[in-house]
Amino acid sequence: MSRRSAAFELSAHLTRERAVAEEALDRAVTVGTSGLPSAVAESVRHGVLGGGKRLRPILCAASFRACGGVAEDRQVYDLAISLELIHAYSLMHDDLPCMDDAELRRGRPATHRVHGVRVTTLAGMAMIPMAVRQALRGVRGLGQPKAVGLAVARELTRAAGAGGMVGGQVLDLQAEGRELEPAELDTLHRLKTGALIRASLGIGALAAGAPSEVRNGLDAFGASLGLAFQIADDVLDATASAGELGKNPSDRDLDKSTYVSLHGLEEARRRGEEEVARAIEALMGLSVDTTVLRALALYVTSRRN
Ligand code: GRG
Repeated sequence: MSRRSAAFELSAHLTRERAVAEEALDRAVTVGTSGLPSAVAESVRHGVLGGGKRLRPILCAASFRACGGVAEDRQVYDLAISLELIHAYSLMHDDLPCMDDAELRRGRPATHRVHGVRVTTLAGMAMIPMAVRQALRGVRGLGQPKAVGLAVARELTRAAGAGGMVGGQVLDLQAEGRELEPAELDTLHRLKTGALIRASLGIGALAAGAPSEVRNGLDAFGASLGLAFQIADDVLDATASAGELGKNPSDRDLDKSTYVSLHGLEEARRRGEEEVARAIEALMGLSVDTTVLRALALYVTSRRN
């Protein structure tokens, strides 16, 4: 399949899947914020429902279906958006004044600029247990036994925690003021960005009851895809405007080490393509339908925001 035809076919898929994800997120936020003070609930709504590509749930749903999982879209996304709740909280916290002090996110004021720092800090914290409960609800809705719920919750919390996204964020903070070695940058991003993307594939496969050899193949796919995603993010950060990206400040403004600052634009692009090829290679020989996963892998480096 050529890159052009993959991107073309994928755009209708992305539009359709995003709409299902938005509905599932709306339901999850309504359930998850009941009992929270209204100021905190509004902050959650702003952070979760304010746009975004919804890539992680779309990957999770694609993995579920590739592994032969059969369910209504609504049920698949009730599970898949648990990953988006974690992702959205991480963006809200990453934008706080004590982190990147961002003004703009997803083309709108960052959540704390509207709802305040203290409320947004609490809202982000509330979203972690909210995501786990949503994952358990999602697994139940798919008719899977408790053991699957446990495995999914383990995967989600591992990816979100010290051995994943938070661990990567700690490395990011520790790297302030110095240039990273290329291997250090890889390690940081395999954790900070990659772990949740990897878990998106893993959770979809677990929920579909995929055998371990398929799960291992999808895990390798997810690991390469996560890194490719971050490299593409760095390339975009260096080449697109704040308006196109819908966020500021950029990594350049923050003086962070990036794939572009360490390797230059062309070499960063080459590395991104190489990781996508590695991701697609990991799908070879798996007894799953890889059409959508391959197209999503190509999208990761061809996207414009
Ligand atoms: C307090 C130590 C500590 C950690 C909190 C803030 C945090 C957890 C983690 C930061 C993780 C983070 C912000 C990673 C960035 C990953 C990334 C490339 C985000 C952009 O993802 P997209 O492009 O965004 O998918 P959209 O808006 O499309 O959803």
